[in-house]
Amino acid sequence: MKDYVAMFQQKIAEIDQEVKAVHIVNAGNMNHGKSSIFNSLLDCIHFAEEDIRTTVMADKALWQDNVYLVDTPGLDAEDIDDNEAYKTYPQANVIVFVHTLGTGELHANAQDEENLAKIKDKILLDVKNVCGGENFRTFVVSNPRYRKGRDEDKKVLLNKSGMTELRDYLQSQVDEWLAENDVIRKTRIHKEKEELQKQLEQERTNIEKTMEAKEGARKAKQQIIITKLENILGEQREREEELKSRTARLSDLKHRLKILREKHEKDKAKF
Ligand SMILES: Nc1nc2c(ncn2[C@@H]2O[C@H](COP(=O)(O)OP(=O)(O)OP(=O)(O)O)[C@@H](O)[C@H]2O)c(=O)[nH]1
Ligand SMILES: [Mg+2]
Repeated sequence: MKDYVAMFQQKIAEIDQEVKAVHIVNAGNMNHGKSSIFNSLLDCIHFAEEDIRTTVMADKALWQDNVYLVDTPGLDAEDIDDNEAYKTYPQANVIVFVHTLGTGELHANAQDEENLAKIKDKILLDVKNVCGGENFRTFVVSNPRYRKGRDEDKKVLLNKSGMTELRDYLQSQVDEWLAENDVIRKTRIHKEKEELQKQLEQERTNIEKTMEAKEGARKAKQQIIITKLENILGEQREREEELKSRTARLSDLKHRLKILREKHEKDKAKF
């Protein structure tokens, strides 16, 4: 029999491993600054960033206790990159969709408020049409500005980089995502419990069937022995009956012989 307790403990360990941490995953087309934004959040160059197709494998970095930033390949360049990126999305507590203002049908600079609003609406509409969600937060972020502000200690540049808003927003959601993970963890453990219960019930049915089959075979064997014994006893009884009737016949013959002898003695006396 399988060690169901060990199997269940192993499953719980796997679930804990998978859903303990919060995963903030980026997404967006190739070369739109996905890796750069996460590097800015990390305040180091952890993910490669370059002006060509760069990220081809998903990679993650610890941002803070129990919170990972997951960098993904750009979409719509190579199928292999799309597949790699899509594999990471299901583990996301949140997806940070990155779009660069320098390209696309409505490209703009960060000061062009009117065009920025149109780009934001267009992106949110596309997301709604493709993914079905709405009311997502949007942020206008400049990595060069943030890094210059940070490295040269220029508060104005830092404030204008938009990075603080993005960081604060993500930070403010962490507790909620951890709570969300806890619910996911409990739901998955509950499912595992149900699955285990089903397996145990199946195991019990199998054992009961095996025992029934064994009991059936034992009874059949017992019946064969009883029948054999009954046959032997029957034969014995027949033999006893036979002996009885032979003994009766013998005593009858003896009786007749005695009568004949007596008659013979009498007849002999007459002569
Ligand atoms: N002007 C400007 N350039 C940026 C910004 N962020 C990133 N870049 C530049 O854009 C280019 C691509 O940046 P990456 O971070 O590598 O982009 P990516 O989306 O990760 O690209 P892939 O991994 O190839 O999908 C690099 O040359 C960056 O320096 C930004 O906020 N403003
Ligand atoms: Mg990248």
